[in-house]
Amino acid sequence: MEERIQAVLRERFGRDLDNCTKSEIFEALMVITKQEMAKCPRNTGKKKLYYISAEFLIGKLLSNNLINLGLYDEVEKALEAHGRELTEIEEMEMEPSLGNGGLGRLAACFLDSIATLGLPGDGIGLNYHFGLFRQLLVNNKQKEVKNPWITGESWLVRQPVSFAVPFKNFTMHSTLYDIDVPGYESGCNRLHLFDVDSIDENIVPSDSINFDKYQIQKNLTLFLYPDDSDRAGQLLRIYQQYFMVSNGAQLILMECEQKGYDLHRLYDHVVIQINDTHPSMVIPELIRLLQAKGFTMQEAIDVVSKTCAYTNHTILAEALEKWPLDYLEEVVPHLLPIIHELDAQVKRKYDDEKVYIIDKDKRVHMAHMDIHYGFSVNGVAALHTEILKNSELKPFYDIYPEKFNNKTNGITFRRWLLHCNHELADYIESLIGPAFKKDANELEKLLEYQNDAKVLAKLEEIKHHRKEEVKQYLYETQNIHVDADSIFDVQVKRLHEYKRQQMNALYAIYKYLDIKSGNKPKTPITMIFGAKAAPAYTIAKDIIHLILCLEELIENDPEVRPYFHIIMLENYNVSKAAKIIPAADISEQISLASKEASGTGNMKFMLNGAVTLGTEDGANVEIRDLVGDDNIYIFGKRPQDVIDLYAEGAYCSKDIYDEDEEIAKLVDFIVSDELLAIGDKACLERLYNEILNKDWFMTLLDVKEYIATKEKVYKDYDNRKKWNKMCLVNIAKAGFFSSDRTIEQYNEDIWHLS
Ligand code: 26V
Repeated sequence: MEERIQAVLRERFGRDLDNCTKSEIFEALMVITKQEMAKCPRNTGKKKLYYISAEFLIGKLLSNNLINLGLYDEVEKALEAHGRELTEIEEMEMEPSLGNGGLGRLAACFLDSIATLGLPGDGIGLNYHFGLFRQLLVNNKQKEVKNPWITGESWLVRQPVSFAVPFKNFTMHSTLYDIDVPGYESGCNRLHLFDVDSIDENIVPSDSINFDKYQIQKNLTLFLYPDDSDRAGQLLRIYQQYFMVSNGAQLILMECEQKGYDLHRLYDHVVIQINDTHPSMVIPELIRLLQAKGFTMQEAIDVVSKTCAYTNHTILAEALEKWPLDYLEEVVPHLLPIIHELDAQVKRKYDDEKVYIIDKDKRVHMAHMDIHYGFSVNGVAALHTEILKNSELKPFYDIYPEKFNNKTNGITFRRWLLHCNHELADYIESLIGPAFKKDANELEKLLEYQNDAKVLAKLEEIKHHRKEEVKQYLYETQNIHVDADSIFDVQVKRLHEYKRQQMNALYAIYKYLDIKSGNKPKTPITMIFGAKAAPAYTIAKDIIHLILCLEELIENDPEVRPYFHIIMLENYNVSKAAKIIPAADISEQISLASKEASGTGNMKFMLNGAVTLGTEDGANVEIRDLVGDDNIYIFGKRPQDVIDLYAEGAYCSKDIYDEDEEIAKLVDFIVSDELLAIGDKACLERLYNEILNKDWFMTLLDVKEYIATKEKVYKDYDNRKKWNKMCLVNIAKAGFFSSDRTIEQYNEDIWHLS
């Protein structure tokens, strides 16, 4: 390997490992990795999966690809011989932000597992030049700028494939870029990202994410989720979605025709997994394309209905897409006769408005189309699927009970253990052997060591090493000094009111006031946040502002600072997750019960030996069932209580505020003189009023129990033996959450790939 790296360096840069730059080494390693991937056999079979998704949050790829190709150790050694470190070289890679959070990261974990299991399955998405956005923290506020991640030497490989995509007034021609997805000691699949040559990156200034939303030819693939708070923004999203699915559908049919398959039996050779509703237009588009090949409308509908399967990722009504019919008319008028026919068939059969595709306000419910014209509907955690069946999608479950199934999410252990925590992975291997790398359930063998003081001490030591690394990293990147001997209490995820970062901030206020009144914690506490807020989501940005103001307040208070610290990671992304999660002691999973479909961060923390502090929500429920009540902290109202409260319209945060002085004190602090001296009055007052008068996600309902439980968690932390044992049990029980298991279940129950 050493000679091979030297040869590429000499040829490309006229240098060698002793005198080249880090970015030159990075480029050389990319060249070698790409050569290896090109040699990697493609997974093949009689039937192929196409996973269509608006998001693929793949993160940096170099190390993961090296691990999966079995080259990581060799490369590391070759570099070490010249005093170079692979971890430093990894930092050179730009991170694509082709996703928002769990939904996109899940798609990336799935691609890894699909390839690893040797199944033929490709991803289909868009090649957003600037991704979501890069977050800067300026004056205690989030500022969004573009994230140009496509550099000279990139993983994207341009393909000689292009399709014409018709819109109402013009046609656009795509370009296809592929990224190879190597499985772990297995064959390769591909991620197909469609793009357009006419994109003009220069229409976006360097210090913002604003651009002319009407210039579709120039802007189509600039950003994931461009601001859709106005009509032009919503139209642009429809342009993007249609462009994605039309290209995807054309690619699928092309591949089938090349293989000589009979399209009347498309479902024998193809399964399309629709990841949330962004790709839902693939259904009418495939029908249209099959009609163009001579199918009758009904033949096409029947074939497509047996080919498409839908995954639901949220029960939040505002997140379920409903496009106005006239917007679709403006962008894709040729789909309307098909959508009308799909809706007419539903209306002929069912006399219930709740299952119509086109509602009385002439809006097209994308999820409804998926459920009627797909053969499978799955939720992403046991509780979530039950809520779909029993309340959110009940009218559909009554019609199609056989379509509904659960597939509890998972994460790839290659990235979330082997790569992000080598030391822990190596130590586990020294205890139970290497089999857990292929079969995650083997981790249970660790339970043998749950009372072994030496093993528990070693786990504590490894955690401390990760904290030291975070300390160094935060100092270098954000000039922040953290105490590696403090408790790392971490909440990292999209910013949304239902995830209740604001409740954690109220805890921070509680702790601040408690310390001010003389109660000093035995072990110092570091509360770590990381979150991006959607650019048009005002309250979410106000919550970030509150956290940053609290950070500043405490930073400058010598009475409190030695015991308590709040920090916010800037631009939280996959590589920051890979650093912070292995260093965490406490995993904050505090969404309002029933609202978090699954969560996948919770699984990553558990695998790295953090203990969950969470509500009875999403996959937290399954974590609790696995580790038992002694190894997790569950608090708050239960899902059914919350569902009932919504149904009765019975929740009133102002009543709680009026009746409980202690809660009132915390809420009032948001607009206290101390915070107003630091922050923006309008933002803090808006947030204060929101919590007092709306509090749609019931923060005040759970805040007291949350505070009490967290106090107990901190106290238990000081019993080091007990705590370390909890960490061990969490790691040992994490095997169920391997995405290899999830994918085996998708294949067994839905895809039937052979
Ligand atoms: C989207 C939007 C867009 C409009 C404003 C409000 C809103 C709220 C939520 C969403 C996200 C919808 C889909 C999503 O990302 N779901 C996440 O999927 C993960 C993978 O299944 C799962 O672990 C998370 O619990 C779920 O929130």
